[in-house]
Amino acid sequence: MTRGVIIIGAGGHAKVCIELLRASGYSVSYCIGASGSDETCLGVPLLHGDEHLARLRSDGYEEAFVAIGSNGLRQRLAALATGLGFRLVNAISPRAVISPTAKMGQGVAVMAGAVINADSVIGDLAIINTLASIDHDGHIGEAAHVAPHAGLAGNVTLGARTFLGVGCKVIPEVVIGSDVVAGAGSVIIRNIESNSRIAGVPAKALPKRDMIR
Ligand code: JB3
Repeated sequence: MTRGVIIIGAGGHAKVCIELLRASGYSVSYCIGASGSDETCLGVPLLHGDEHLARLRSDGYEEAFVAIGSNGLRQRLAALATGLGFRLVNAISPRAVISPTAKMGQGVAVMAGAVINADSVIGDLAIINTLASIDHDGHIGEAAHVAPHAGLAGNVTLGARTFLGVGCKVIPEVVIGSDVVAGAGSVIIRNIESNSRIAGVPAKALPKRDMIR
């Protein structure tokens, strides 16, 4: 018998991803969270502590999904899971529109209403959140997160772990480095260096202490 998917994470993002996986026909067996009092997440039994992963793998569970919004933590926990031999599945809404020529990585989440257009490449562990759009030839780096309602025009590149907040807009051809955080509603009209914190219309650099998600 095929065993269900193990969800790593048990918060708001996990709830959304559990529903995406169920809508695609997966069964979800356990969530694994940090310490806390909840015993279930959307009806899925919740285990506390990542030490459970090794035991579940030896019990025959093979598939996992890392459902944690923090980009760096998602990447670290994915490395832990794949190192134990788990295969990362994708959680893709049946109501997302994904070009047949788009290339999708592993452990990717694509929420309802998202659009991914021709020849785009979506890196492992990326999140393309509700109603976000990636237009043609987009390159989304590993563990990047394009938040709800963000819109990327054609030929936009995002580096690894970059976060574009709710409603960000990016004009064509822009290259955004890795580990960038763009505040909600930013309008990005020029290339952005890695590790930048930006916000505004048009987006400008912020001192780190001013930055919010
Ligand atoms: O904006 C949207 C639509 N979604 C956000 C999402 C992308 O990111 C959401 O609103 C949140 O801002 C965030 O969701 P997430 O990551 O589910 O955050 P939260 O609801 O705070 O839950 C964090 C979960 O991570 C909790 O279940 C923690 O127990 C779990 N966690 C934290 N550290 C961990 C660890 N779980 C494991 N397995 N291991 C850890 O080290």
